[in-house]
Amino acid sequence: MSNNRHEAVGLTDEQAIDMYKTMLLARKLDERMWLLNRSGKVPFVISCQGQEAAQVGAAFALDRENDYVLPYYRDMGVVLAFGMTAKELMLSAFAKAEDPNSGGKQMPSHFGQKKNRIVTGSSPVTTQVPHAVGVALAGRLDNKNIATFVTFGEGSSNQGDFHEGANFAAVHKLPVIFMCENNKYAISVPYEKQVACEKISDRAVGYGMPGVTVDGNDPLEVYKAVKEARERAGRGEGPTLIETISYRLTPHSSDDDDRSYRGREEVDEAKKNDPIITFANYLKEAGLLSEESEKAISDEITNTVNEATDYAEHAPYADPEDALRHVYAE
Ligand SMILES: Cc1ncc(C[n+]2csc(CCOP(=O)(O)OP(=O)(O)O)c2C)c(N)n1
Ligand SMILES: [Mg+2]
Repeated sequence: MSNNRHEAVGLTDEQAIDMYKTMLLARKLDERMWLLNRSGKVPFVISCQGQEAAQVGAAFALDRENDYVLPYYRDMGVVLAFGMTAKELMLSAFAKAEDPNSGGKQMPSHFGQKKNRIVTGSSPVTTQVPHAVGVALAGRLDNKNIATFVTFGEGSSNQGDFHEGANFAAVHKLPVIFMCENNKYAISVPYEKQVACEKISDRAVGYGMPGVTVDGNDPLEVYKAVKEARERAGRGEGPTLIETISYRLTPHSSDDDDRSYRGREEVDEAKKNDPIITFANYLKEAGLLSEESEKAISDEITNTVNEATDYAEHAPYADPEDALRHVYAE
């Protein structure tokens, strides 16, 4: 590995470290949410663990002041990079009134925040895909130079919504970046029982757009692919399908027991490629991180997670009448 891969893809030292911090914050928030769940304090967790590199690498390649993101439930790394805070994510986990995603009404991980152009999603998987295509079309009609970024799992790429959205976006050359976060499972169903094609990105050719598969454990490789897709979108050349390969390190959710369908050896093997560890190693080799600075960053992030947890735990719940708000136009 050469020592300046981050520079080769156009990132400064500071941006590379910022990427690492964002990945680590996502990981530590997620880990804390599991502890809170197991101690009976938060009802549900659905993890980003193992996918932080794909999420943060991609988000850093977008125009974070103007682009719209339509994330799926695992995308804590994407929404953190787009400006949602640790405190706001914890308010959502605890379902408190101040949660910007839904005022505590939705399950956690249904990300949505108007000021950061994070478009709320629905629980049926892949509904966000046609929404992303629609937002891109609206941007085109309004002469705005925006792109939309939409993510979904590989299992979800079998839904009709994906195919309809991909086709429409390609026909109209809309500025959409489709990113499939292939984590090898759809709940208990492994990749080979989900699809017969070798790669999800193979599907792109059927719609007339480029498709690439990249290492989802490497934020720099993902950054490069999304950057190119963003540039294509900006030139009016239309959408791109990017598939990131990683591994879901946790069970599907806090309500799942993955021991019933995959061996521990397989999970332990995948942990050797844990992007938090491999990216820290890269930063050390590149001379951007030392044992001391790694510990300082880790301590700082733990403090952030502690503060967010305390704040959210003590924040008030919504009033019962609030359940009636945002149902009909007011
Ligand atoms: C339309 C629809 N069908 C089924 C479900 C139940 N469900 C929720 S997540 C999930 C698995 C999705 O797998 P994948 O797309 O690979 O995403 P991952 O969870 O692995 O990130 C299923 C079947 C759902 N939410 N919506
Ligand atoms: Mg999956």
